[in-house]
Amino acid sequence: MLNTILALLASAIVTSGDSLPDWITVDAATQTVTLALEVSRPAGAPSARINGEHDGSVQVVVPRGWTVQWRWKNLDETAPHSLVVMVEREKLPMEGGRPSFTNAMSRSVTAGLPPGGTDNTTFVTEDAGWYWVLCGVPGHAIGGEWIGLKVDPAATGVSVTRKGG
Ligand SMILES: [Cu+2]
Repeated sequence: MLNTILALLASAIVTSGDSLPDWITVDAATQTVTLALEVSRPAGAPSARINGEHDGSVQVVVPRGWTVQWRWKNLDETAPHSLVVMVEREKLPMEGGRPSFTNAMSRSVTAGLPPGGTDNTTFVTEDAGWYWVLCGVPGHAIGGEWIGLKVDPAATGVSVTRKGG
């Protein structure tokens, strides 16, 4: 019960568009959101992080039908990484699979791109729902290398929801 209340409270903390993190750029006129994503692994951290986020600590909320583009870079000098958008299910996958939206993936989803590797892609949020934006290299998403994406038909703009943990 307490967990449920805490989860409700956490999901209610939504920041408005004018206080988006600086890695999110919104062009309302073209209904496009650009995500500048950097993977790094802090010393001693159990997994790599995406812009310092991990285990869904941040969820990006995007209206349905908008265009998302990401400019992704692997700044972890120790391991390959990748990125793919997948529908949220009960359990995180051991490795990345088919993207939920056409082109919503980096190159080499399971092998990953080497340190210094970059990937740019563009996709349209065709279906409402909750998604993982996760690293597809085996074991990485389960280790915490993922953030959330919510495609919300009721949303009028882009926002972020922060979650505890
Ligand atoms: Cu990874």
